[in-house]
Amino acid sequence: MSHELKTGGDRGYLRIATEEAFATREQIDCYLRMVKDGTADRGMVSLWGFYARSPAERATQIIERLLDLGEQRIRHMDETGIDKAILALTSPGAQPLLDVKEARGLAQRANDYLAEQVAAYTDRYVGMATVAPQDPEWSAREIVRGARELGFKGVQINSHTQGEYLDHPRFDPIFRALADTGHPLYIHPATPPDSMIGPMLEAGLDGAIFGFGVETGLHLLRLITSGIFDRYPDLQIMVGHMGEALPFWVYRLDYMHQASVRAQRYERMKPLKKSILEYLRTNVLITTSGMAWAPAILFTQQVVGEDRVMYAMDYPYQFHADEVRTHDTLDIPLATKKKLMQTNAERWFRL
Ligand code: 1DF
Ligand code: MN
Repeated sequence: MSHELKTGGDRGYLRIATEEAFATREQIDCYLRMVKDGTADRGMVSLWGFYARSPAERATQIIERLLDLGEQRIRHMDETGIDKAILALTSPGAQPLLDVKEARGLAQRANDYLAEQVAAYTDRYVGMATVAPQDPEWSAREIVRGARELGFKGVQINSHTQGEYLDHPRFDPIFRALADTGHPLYIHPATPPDSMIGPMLEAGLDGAIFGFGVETGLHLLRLITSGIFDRYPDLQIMVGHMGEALPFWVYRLDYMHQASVRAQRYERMKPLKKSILEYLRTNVLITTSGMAWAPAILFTQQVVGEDRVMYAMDYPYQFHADEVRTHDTLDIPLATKKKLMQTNAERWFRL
């Protein structure tokens, strides 16, 4: 595999990468301060204690690339044939900040900065809003500002907020704002909360290697089983990393969910209008971030449908030209590949 990677659609499709991260200096400084003053949770100490302080090449290079929304990033997109990047403030955004006012400020300044950079490179960048779910009403207003004033096309939330999940009724204003704007919600991973991270951290499995996926898959499953899509039938939730493994689990999830509901085993587990598989096929969108692997991509297309799987690179965390080539050379019809690489993103982000 060694074909040249060019932008401009020479293979019959553009490449739109849908889970691309940036950071602000304020954000990194804030994480470092939390690591030092002991207010960071164990996941932040592990993840950002590493990226913000380690002299390892992976750490220093990723910080430098996260902070750049200018010429270097565009050059890297050109070199790997990425026509457009859908950008979001890197995880965990403003969500771990204990001071809600500071969290709102950090999120708002990141959104303003992103909007400026998108305006500077309109044909290459698309923005997603970041919020501070600690303040759901403010977040709802920021989602609307993102849609109406900043030109954003979606909203990214980095999984749990200080151990709380979006199925909690207090986050309902966020879902109302998503319904009002028609924006998709991208649930991006974060390190697991202190209540969950212990045995993972002990084994070095808390981060993107495993903990991210387990915790984010749990988050989506909590939302589905809480009936979120019965309350918001038009809501579209995106998740990366091949659906955080839920497509692989879904037969068993449906079997055991239905068994629990019928037996009335859990007070909160109420009957739903559809099966979990049906929600995956109507309300969930999946990206290939971090999973440039043909068997997983083809399997997921088969489970959720070829209209619901979208390409993502996960720059700068996983930046490899050969992973783009893996997508280019999938043994699927060109029409299906074009959906994967371009038109599904255009459709679901309304580009
Ligand atoms: C990592 C991976 C970090 C992903 C990320 O955000 C991230 C990592 C802090 O490798 O530490 O977005 N990822 O999505 O795979
Ligand atoms: Mn990511």
